[in-house]
Amino acid sequence: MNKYRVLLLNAANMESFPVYPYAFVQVAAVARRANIEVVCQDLLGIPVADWPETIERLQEQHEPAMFLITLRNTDSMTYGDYQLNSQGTDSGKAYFPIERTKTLINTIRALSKKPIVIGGFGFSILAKELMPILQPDFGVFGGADEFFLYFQDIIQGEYCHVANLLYFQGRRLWPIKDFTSPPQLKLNTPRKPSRI
Ligand code: B12
Repeated sequence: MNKYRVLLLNAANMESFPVYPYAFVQVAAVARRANIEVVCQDLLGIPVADWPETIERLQEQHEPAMFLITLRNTDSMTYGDYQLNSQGTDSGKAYFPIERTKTLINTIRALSKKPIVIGGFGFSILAKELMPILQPDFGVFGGADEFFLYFQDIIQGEYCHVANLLYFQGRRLWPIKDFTSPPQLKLNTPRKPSRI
């Protein structure tokens, strides 16, 4: 029997171009190694007004130890999607996954005291900036391996040693050491070919 069960939610799918969130496959596989069951739910097609009912139902049904959220994209990366035409309307493709994810976090907060954890590519590229905006309990930068390896410690409030975990202590974002920016590459200047 699995020791823990968590919910993994996605509010970042794109109505005009839906994909099955591959994080549902990979995160669940990593969790399985740590004997943790992951129940996945994409909120694509579920109106925001119905999210509270959906979360409540999932919570009752699965009694998760935590709510995990994957943020795959920050936007569509297509400038034209966000531009208004001469009639003042947009292309219909503009979508706002960060804002939707924030709405999801607020919805969960209103219904549960369980920790909320966010990860995913979209989160990781802007981890430091998104932590104060989204205000989850934890952010995971990059892969999910360490998070599940130390899941029990995190549940028990001992998480300083989890390498890629972000969290607030008071108003201070930890860890202080900045691993969320890519390391500066020190490129060696090519040597001049020696004369023969
Ligand atoms: C394959 C791919 C596609 C395929 C998807 C096929 C499919 N069926 O999934 C196609 C071509 C359809 C596609 C479409 C789009 N894509 Co694309 N895609 C990719 C690509 C190459 C890989 C994504 C992937 O599946 N990775 C594997 C998964 C498992 O990785 P992951 O989600 O990051 O999850 C890992 C970790 O982040 C972590 N994790 C994830 N969630 C969580 C949650 C928790 C709690 C924890 C602990 C950990 C965790 O664990 C996972 C395992 O390590 C990336 C670039 C890249 N190299 O990553 C771009 C990328 C994600 N795509 C991007 C974009 C913009 C799009 C589109 C919006 C393009 C468009 N305008 O149509 C659409 C969006 C579609 C949608 N509905 O979301 C951008 C996003 C950038 C941004 N700023 O938002 C990227 C980064 C490419 C780029 N240009 O830079 N895409």
